[in-house]
Amino acid sequence: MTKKALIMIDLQNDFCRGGNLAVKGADEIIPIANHLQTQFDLIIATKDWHPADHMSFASNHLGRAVNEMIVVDGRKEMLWPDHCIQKSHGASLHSDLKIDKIDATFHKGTDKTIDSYSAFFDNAHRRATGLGDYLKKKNVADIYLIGLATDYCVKFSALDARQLGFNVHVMVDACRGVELREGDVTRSLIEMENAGITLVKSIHAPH
Ligand code: VGL
Ligand code: ZN
Repeated sequence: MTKKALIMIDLQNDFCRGGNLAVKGADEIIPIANHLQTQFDLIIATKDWHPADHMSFASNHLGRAVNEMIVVDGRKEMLWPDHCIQKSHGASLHSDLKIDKIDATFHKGTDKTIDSYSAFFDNAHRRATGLGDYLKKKNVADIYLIGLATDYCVKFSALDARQLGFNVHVMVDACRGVELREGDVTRSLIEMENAGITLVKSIHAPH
């Protein structure tokens, strides 16, 4: 029998209320995440896990501001406030999130020279985090994504997972987006659907 995995993307303090890169409504996901954990064969958490000198921090680029774009190796990359610095409080999982059922945690954005929105690969697809191989080894066919942020890490994780051949379901009510520009979340959802990803509500989780 193939398995179903719940993948909880970046439910970390810095993306929640009071965090350095707070996403509106992020805290509302936590009770849903706790409930969903009872309904899956495998529970995975991811953490955005940056060194303090990470290239995605505006503070590491002289004269640059948050939410400006820079070009790195021909790719356009967004600059962010300092966030999810390895071992900091901001990088810890939300304190209300249940963690006893988590089977494995995968870290991303650990290389200071490149950002990694996806939980599977960095933004240039140079290196894998190991999540894809892990899921295949565990005989996972269906993955259900929840978390932060819809228009960044959830989207890129979903697209990569689809490319890797998984049946990908995004639980839209258990995700929240940055929405830097109005419509970013909606456009992200459309992009995911067009790539063959299923958008579902958390009440339709498998039992
Ligand atoms: C994320 C911006 C920067 C995310 C991570 O988890 O969606 N967004 N780093
Ligand atoms: Zn980040």
